[in-house]
Amino acid sequence: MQKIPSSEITPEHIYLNRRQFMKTAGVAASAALLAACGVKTSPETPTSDASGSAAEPMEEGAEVAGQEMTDELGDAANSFEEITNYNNYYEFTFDKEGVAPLAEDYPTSPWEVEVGGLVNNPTTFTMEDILSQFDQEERIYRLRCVEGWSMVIPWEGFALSKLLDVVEPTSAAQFVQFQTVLDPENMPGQNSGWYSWPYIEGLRLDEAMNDLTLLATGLYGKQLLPQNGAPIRLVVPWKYGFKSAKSIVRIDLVDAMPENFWKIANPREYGFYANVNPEVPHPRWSQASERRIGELGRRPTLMFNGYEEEVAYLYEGMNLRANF
Ligand SMILES: Nc1nc2c(c(=O)[nH]1)N[C@H]1C(S)=C(S)[C@@H](COP(=O)(O)O)O[C@H]1N2
Ligand SMILES: [Mo]
Repeated sequence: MQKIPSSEITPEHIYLNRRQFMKTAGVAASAALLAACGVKTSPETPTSDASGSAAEPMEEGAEVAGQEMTDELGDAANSFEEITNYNNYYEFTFDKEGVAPLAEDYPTSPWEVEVGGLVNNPTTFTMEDILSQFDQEERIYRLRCVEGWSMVIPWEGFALSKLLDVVEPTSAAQFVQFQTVLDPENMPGQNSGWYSWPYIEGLRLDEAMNDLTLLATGLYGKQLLPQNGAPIRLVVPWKYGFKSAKSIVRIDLVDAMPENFWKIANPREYGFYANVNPEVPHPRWSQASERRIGELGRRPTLMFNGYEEEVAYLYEGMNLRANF
């Protein structure tokens, strides 16, 4: 049996475009990168006040039961261990196995999400509000990273559309912008001048209203751990993983296409739509196949990550190569 060399998986950060490089080269980039790689902070341990917790913590048995969970295609869910120890979360570090140890004490309670912009009812939700107003359900989704790896994750959460219904987008609203937490004191990666912080993302309003689009607060029946984007993160399963922004603090309805973190970093390589598409290669690698974490070898990547029936209507008549 052959082992997949990790060189087959291409980190998003390896190449910034030349303009970005020229722009940031002067700003003590080496010191910033050192900070991103080396500094381990020790934020205050979060208070034991459990009021902000998402799901009731469950006994360890949930993981064992979870091993038998499958997605609708019959593929087994990844283990809790895999999902919580192999992460992309550049606010902490670009080392996927380094995120969990750096993030474990990150304080995620208390937490608020401000929702505003082009809405009739701008609202600031505490996590307690969110958990009491919106019933949490389980959704077992595939997550396909643009780098060429994937997992199956049993999320707990609720449809973003339910939250948008409460704030009532006005007729002028066409897009949704998500802003995630800015906290360079506790997030070593945010001291890197290579990137534009905070991490932001966006969706077209109809994409945001699609029933698959989830605000996740837990996985495997437990509240999210910091490395997975606690206490609340977006999950858009038919798009590359970078659209699924972690640790959201602000949501705005807007009338123009929002910026997004990876497109700002490298617009030649990362677009706004980022729909999973095996036929449109990344400029530096094919997207035709992927490595499911925990498996040897590669499996074919599915159009819209296997959610074509649910979402193809959103892109009728659109050129998916131009709108990558
Ligand atoms: N705020 C923030 N959200 C983020 C990222 C990040 O670096 N920062 N990485 C994205 C990428 S590239 C992926 S693949 C997924 C990974 O989610 P997971 O670690 O929960 O599996 O989170 C996405 N959301
Ligand atoms: Mo990713």
